[in-house]
Amino acid sequence: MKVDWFCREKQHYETSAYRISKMESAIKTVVGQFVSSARGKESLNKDNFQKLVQRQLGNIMADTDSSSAVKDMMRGLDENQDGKVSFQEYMTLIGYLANSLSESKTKTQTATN
Ligand SMILES: [Ca+2]
Repeated sequence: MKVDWFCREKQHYETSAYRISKMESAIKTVVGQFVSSARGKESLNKDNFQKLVQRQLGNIMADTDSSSAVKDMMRGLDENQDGKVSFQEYMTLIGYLANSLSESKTKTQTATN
């Protein structure tokens, strides 16, 4: 399966009804936040990771202002134990959050049915 994020968007954006979808936009945001927070590096160090969760996930996650809580979260994500959060490790967090949203929506639906 071929994925083409840039050419298709560029070619069609101005000339046709093509608009990036909500889901495509969400994926771009998730990736873009990692890339800009990593400031050109491949992984997030503790400070970059804390800023990212504080600024972008502070509404849904508790204790993002607490440096020790963020450190604990980082330790949980840091699979290769290099003290940094790689993109893959960051995706574990995104997957966890997506899963928790899905679970809460399922529960809400079950409760109202
Ligand atoms: Ca790591």
